[in-house]
Amino acid sequence: MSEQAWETNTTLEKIAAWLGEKRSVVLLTHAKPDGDAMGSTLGLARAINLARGTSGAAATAECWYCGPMPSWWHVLARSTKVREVEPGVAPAFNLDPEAVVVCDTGSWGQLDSYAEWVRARTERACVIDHHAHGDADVAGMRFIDTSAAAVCQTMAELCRLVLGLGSVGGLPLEVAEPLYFGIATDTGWFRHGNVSPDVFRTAAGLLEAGVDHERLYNESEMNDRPARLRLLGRALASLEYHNNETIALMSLTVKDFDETGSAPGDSGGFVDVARGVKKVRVSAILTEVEAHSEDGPVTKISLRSKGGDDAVDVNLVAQKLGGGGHARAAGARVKGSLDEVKAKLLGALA
Ligand SMILES: [Mn+2]
Repeated sequence: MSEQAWETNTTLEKIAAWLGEKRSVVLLTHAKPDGDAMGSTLGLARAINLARGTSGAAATAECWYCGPMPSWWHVLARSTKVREVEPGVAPAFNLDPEAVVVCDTGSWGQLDSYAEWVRARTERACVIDHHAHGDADVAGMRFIDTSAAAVCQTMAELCRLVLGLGSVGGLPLEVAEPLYFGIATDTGWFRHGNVSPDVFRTAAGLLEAGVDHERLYNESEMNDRPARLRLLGRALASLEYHNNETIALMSLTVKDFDETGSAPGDSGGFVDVARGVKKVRVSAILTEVEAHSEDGPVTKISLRSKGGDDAVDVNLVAQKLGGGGHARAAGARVKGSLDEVKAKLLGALA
């Protein structure tokens, strides 16, 4: 087998032409989809179906997601055909599509339930991603733009090509909306260091297409369940500082979730809270995910760092622990109890 590298080996024009020949397309993304993952897959699925004049049961393209799903996902999915794949269970749908598009990841480990299903179809698969690392053998075609803040930035251009439009501003609203949502959420609603002139250019085009920024923000971000604040209270109570208060660590146990009536998704964004402290360079939250599994406990780490001259590359830290991500936002799942993994993390940060 030839050596494959995690880099772009095609163009968006070629991907659009390739998709144009397919009678059935399945769009996939990483397990536990976020705004960019759902936005990129929904946007492209809608563009393909609009270009082909197909919808409902006759749709050319459909999205499969492996949960748990975010609380706002119905806001975004609306009436588009979506199938949920149970975590850890291979998909058993009666559909063998002519093309598979994997968005916002290219890592076998993140494909969870459908990794083996994709492995049997890599020759008709295309990856569209913006992560610095991935497994090149996930797909024969790859378009990877690590300078993009969100895959939805790349996807806006691909959707424009699929629909044969002159500008992103001409995209139909149902395509523009999920794409805007992906860009907004992957940039922390335009606050993070990945914001660039291109981000604003694409976002401006999507607003011209009719996206309602305030409605999307309210329906997704102003939508917490009361339990979430109770869980935040637990996380803040666990806060400890290390390394002369430059590292902030919070931790949540399975018991914290149970006693506050919280669901796994309720802790999203907690890791950003400690970043607001002036001295803090790295913020981490450790979450006990399986207290009593057969192989012992598993702890999830979420890492964020602050930009600047002395910025810490948390992607490198996460990689030391078997995970990955971006320079300012990364994560890992590590075998061990909260205390064991905390010690490992502090070692990796040292
Ligand atoms: Mn993304």
